[in-house]
Amino acid sequence: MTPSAHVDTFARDHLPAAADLPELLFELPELQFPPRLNAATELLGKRVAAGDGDRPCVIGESVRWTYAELLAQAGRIARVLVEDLGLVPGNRVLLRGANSPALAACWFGVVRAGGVAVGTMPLLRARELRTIVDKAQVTHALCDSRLLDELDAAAPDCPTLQHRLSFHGGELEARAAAKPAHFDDVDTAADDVALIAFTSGTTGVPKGTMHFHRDLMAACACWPPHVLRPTRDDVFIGSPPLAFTFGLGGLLLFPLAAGASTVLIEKATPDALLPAIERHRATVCVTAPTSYRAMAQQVGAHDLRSLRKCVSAGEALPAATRQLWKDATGIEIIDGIGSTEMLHIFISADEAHARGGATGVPVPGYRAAILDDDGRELPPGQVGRLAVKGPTGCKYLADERQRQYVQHGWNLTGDAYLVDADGQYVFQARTDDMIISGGYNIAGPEVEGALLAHPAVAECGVVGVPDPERGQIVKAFVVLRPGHEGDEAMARELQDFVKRTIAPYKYPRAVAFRASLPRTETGKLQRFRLREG
Ligand code: 3UK
Repeated sequence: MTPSAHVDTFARDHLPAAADLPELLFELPELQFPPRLNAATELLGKRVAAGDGDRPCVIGESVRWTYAELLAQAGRIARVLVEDLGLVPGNRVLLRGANSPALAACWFGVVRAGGVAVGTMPLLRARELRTIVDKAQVTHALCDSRLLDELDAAAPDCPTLQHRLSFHGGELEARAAAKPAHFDDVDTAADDVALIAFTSGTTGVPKGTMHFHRDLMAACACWPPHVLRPTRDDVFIGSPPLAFTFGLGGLLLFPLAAGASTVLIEKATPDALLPAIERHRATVCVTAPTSYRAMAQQVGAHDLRSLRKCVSAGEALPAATRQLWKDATGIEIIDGIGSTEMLHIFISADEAHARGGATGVPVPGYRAAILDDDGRELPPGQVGRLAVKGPTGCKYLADERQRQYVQHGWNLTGDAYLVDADGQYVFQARTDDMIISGGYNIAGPEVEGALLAHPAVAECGVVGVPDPERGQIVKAFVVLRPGHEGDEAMARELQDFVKRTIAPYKYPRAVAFRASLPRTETGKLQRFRLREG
């Protein structure tokens, strides 16, 4: 280990024990990292030093910053943190705000100063913020002024949180404006923690996943150049929050690693995203499957000719959604499974290799396997637990669940998968979402995939509910498209439709119609809430 630059050693002190860490792979030549590395220097400082300072970098509703301007903004913020608020390397800084250039500048300010960025979802309430501040022993917070209330409500019970500054017409900008732009990035060790990302898990106490400077650069070196293949003229846009590693990578780190630009908009619901793509002539769209499905219905009114690549992650991409988007835009979606623990996407397929219903193959740099319950590798065609290893891996902050996620050096994502005859990885379900009905194992997402091909179905979620005879039965919750009636005839029609599409025993014996489905802020269906009723 090279000497840490962290003066505050909390993050390093709470890494999992060596025996509980996943095995790491650094086989690719582009994964040979030097012992000292600051991800902000790599992505921003070096780009400006190389002469790209005048190129467009981050674009918001009302600002367009070049690389040099983002570097300057981040430098001023780093100075405020260090000179005014006494930040020392290793301190954890909570970031709270919707996606915007200002939030990106805060992120880079923290990382340049050797701090540990702790992103939080804009919708979190005081109670949840308190849990995060407490777990990560957060010392500083930079918060969008419009989201201050919940943070202020949490603060009295947060003894570690010494400093709060707001941006967006707040004190941070006023202080930053008075500072010189130049700042010498802290010379961090490659394995100093740069980020603590809290999982967007649908249940339980949130887990903090720690990522090194090196992890951020490893993610930039694997999926983007090998699968997405962006160019410096690309304009990224999308919905996932920067607090979610899907958004941090897809909408900030990866565009910058490619020398491209990124549009950071606060509101990126499907009806806001379409006009924004048109307005900014975006070329790479990053969002979740449900968002593509909703946008596919409304494409007609918009000029999307600038778009060249579309990325989907966060949930399985149903084959029907892939097809709808392709029919509407001509674009084959790039699906990829990633996780907060792994930082970003590790199995994916580019446009040429994409196949409906399959996620793809391990991304260069990663290895994957399907394991049985005893950790033995299963042959193709058999459903088992997805296991993965690569240059990034799970490092929970002081959490017993490390030993669940990491076993025998593998990261176990909690997903049931199989490898098909072509070597493609095919998602089945979250392991705890598998439905066991009358002795059959049924994967809810497969039934959802079948239902989504019916023209009356807008969205659906399929879960197992208790049944005295079969143990569980398959129950479908369906949101219908406008103009369709959720009556018994429709329920029967959908049941027959599923029986004709997949093995009949998988059909939903119960069908309930809903106006909407419960989802997390990251777009994931909350199946546990469907099971509750
Ligand atoms: C599920 C998928 C099938 C899967 C994430 C890209 O989603 C991300 O991180 P989370 O920690 O959740 C991880 C879990 O989500 N999942 C994600 N993508 C897919 N299932 N197909 C997919 N394409 O259950 C996984 O274990 O919230 C995604 C990049 C960074 C991320 N953090």
